[in-house]
Parts: sequence; structure tokens; C-alpha cells
Amino acid sequence: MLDGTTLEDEVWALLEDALAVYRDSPRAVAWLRGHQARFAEPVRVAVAGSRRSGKSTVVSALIGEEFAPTGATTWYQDGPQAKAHVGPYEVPVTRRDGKAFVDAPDAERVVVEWPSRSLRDLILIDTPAEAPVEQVYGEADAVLYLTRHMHTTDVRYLQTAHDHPVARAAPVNTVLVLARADEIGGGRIDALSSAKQIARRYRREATVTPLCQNVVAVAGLLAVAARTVRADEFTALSRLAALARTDLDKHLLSADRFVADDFPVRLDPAARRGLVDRFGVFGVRLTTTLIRQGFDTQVKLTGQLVQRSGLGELRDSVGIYFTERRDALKARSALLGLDVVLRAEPRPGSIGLATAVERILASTHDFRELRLLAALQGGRTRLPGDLDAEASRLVGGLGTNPVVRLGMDYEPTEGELRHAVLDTLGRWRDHAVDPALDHAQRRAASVVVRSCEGMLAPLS
Ligand SMILES: Nc1nc2c(ncn2[C@@H]2O[C@H](COP(=O)(O)OP(=O)(O)OP(=O)(O)O)[C@@H](O)[C@H]2O)c(=O)[nH]1
Ligand SMILES: [Mg+2]
Repeated sequence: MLDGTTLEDEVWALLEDALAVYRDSPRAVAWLRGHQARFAEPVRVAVAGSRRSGKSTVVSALIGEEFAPTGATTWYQDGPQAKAHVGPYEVPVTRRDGKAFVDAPDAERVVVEWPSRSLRDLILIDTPAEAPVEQVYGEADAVLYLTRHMHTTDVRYLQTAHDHPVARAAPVNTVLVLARADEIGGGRIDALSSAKQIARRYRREATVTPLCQNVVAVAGLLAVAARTVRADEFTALSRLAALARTDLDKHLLSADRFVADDFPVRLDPAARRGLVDRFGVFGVRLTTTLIRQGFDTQVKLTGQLVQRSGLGELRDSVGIYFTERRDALKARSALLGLDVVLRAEPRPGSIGLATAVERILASTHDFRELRLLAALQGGRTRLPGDLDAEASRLVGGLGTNPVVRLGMDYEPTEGELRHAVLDTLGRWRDHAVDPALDHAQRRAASVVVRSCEGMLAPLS
């Protein structure tokens, strides 16, 4: 905000006002205090979706550690050392065969602390398939929703999640993941490209675009293997890659064929079983192909697999839509939380608070940007020619860093950056009053103008 009050300050002050109004209600106070505490935490990202859609695997891939699923709702957060809790009780975490096991049978909720750079600015929540949508969206600030094919049940789930006035005013927090992408296209070697194409198509589909900010295809199993590949596995894969492709292919028709007796390389069945378990048959086929193509060191192979598996794109999306939008997401969750109290315990003071919630939602530039972004991506607002893509970029559709917003492909000096902002600002001020554009388009342009002014402020 230009006058120096941040969104965070405003929402915090509003929560304080609410605490004063509800000071005689212990329930409301506990709830509001919980929301204040949550406000200071990293962004909470829940991984949700139907049964066996690959949720736990994607969580492992994002953390870069293979966790055995606990079956419970499991929170993963950064911590100085590996440990886990069920309520107040610490439970053992053990490592076997490169996997991390959390021993918490019958628990409903487990909190795992794990030292990982990937968890520095987010908390990941692995949810069981049967977790109700209200609970998932209530506890998390943002959601990765996994599906293998978009069914009506998925659409209904996401519609329910968005069916709240505050949620509608700040449509920011869902990325759709086409999971187990290697299985799309029957495990053919180009399966991942096909999956990425399907994701691109979904991104433009009228039923899908209003429900999420982006769609990415991810082969979770391969992504976990990529981030945790061991030296012995790499050696084994390299030996397989040294075989002629035609000799190897017939053993890669199924997992059973791959571990059968008539194998052309001395590699014992247990090691082969290990490879298919970790990489999948598709993964073995792809990694051996990549090694043959020259990605023949562990580092090169990992880099290539992270990109091909879709994990790179998934991490980018988590950055652009979630961690970089932390303040807006946290504010949104707090406003949703406050709204719950206002509805559950209406009293004279609640009307003023409700008005303040609406005012923040309507006037905060972060939310305006996100609404415009959603409208542009969903095709509800269209601007002529290249302006459409430029507007998306300027309001942060590819990332909120000014260099990214301005589409500069080099690291500018402060002077160059200032020049670029001024030039862009000037053009968009013209668009905002251009009589050739309709009212909605001019309004969109004025949001872009405000984003440019926001970039200029720290430079002047
Ligand atoms: N081929 C393939 N299999 C996968 C992939 N991701 C997960 N799987 C397999 O699918 C099964 C389910 O994976 P999970 O990650 O446990 O799925 P989930 O959604 O957490 O399952 P629930 O919590 O039981 O609903 C396991 O056997 C995984 O090995 C993938 O990218 N490719
Ligand atoms: Mg699971």
C-alpha cells in the first residue's frame, strides 16, 4: 500500500478489533488467537485429491525425501532435526532402505519436523483422500489438488472450496496437478509430453480455469527417485543403458519381465526389483534412454529428471502462486477465519467488522491483482493483441519480482529498471483511458497501472 500500511498491518489490526469485540467469548477468542498465530507461520500448502492419486508421493518429491505414507493427515515443516509428534507425544522416525518411516499407527494427525531447504518457506500437509473439503481448505492457505483425469467429482470438490464470498473475492489458492503423469499415454516414452499437453489444454478449459491458477502434469514417482537417486542405482542404470536398446526393451514390457530369470546383464533380481519399485518401468526406460543421450552423470540425470517429471514446473507454480503471494494468502485465510466468527456469533460489533472485511477485500491491490489474473487466465477479461499476456505478466502471473513482471531477460541496473517501469507505466496509463477499450478493459488497465506504480515506489 502506498501510504505505508501493509495488508498484513491492516488484517492484524482487524483481528485485534475482533478480539476486543469478542473478549467475553472464550471460543471466539481462542479461534481468533489461533488465526493470529497462523498469520506469522509459513504458507500452509495442503496436497489433496482422490484416493491413490499420488498425494503422498508428490509430498515426498517436493521435500526431496522418500517418506512412507502414514495414512494420517501429516504436516511436514522445517526443523533443526528429524522428529515427529502425535499431539504432545514424540513418536519415532526411522530410516530403512533410504526411506523415512514415521511410526504412528492409528494416529489421525502427525506433525513431522524435517530439516529441508524445500520446507523453509512452506508447510506441506499430506491429506487422506477422505478428508472433507471444508477441513482441507480451512486449515491450509493454499492447495495442490491432484487428479489423474478431471472427473465431475473433482470439479464439484473444487467448486465447493470456492463457494464462499471471501474465497470468491480472493481466488488465489489452488493449483491443479495431473498426477502420475507417466501413466497417461500408457507409459510410452513420450507419456510425459502428452501429459504436459493435456495440462495445457485443461488450462484453457472453461470448467477448469475458474477453479485453479494453473495446471501442471507431474510424475511424482519419478520425481522422488530423481531427487533421491543413489550411487548404486545410478551404476545399475548405467549398466542397463550400455545394452543395445532393442535388447533392453523386451525386458521392460512389464515389471515381471524386468525381474525374470533370462536377464541379459548380471544384476540380481532384488536390485532389479528395487529399481522398478523406485522408478517404475517407465522410469527405468526413460532414465536409461537419457543416460544414452548423454545425461550420463548423476547430477546431469537428476537435473533432467526433475524437469521431465514436471517437478520443476510444480515448484515454480508453488513459488509464483503460493510462497511469493504469502501475504495475500495469509490475509485471505485470516479474513476467512474472521468471517466464520462473525457468522457463528453475530452481535452489534460484528457489522462493523464485516464491513471492514469487505473493504479490505475490495480495496487491497494484492487481491485486485489476483482477481484480474484469474479473469485474464479464465478468459473473462480479454485485452487486444499482446496486451493480454503483458497484463498477466505485469500483475504477477509469472512471478512477483519486478524484473519478471517487466519481462526483462537480463539483470537490469536500478536506472534501467526505473526506465522500464516508467515506460510501461506511461503506456498503461494511456490504455486506462483509451476510448477504444470498453469499461472492463479500462478497469483492468488501471489495475496494471497500480501494479506499475507499486514497482516504481521503492525506486523513487
Ligand atoms: N506410475 C506411477 N505410480 C505412482 C506415481 N505416484 C504414485 N504412484 C503409485 O500410486 C500409488 C499411490 O500413491 P500415493 O502417493 O500413496 O497416493 P495417495 O494419493 O497418497 O494415496 P492415498 O493417501 O491412499 O489416497 C502407490 O503405489 C505409488 O507408488 C507416479 O507418478 N507414477
Ligand atoms: Mg497418501
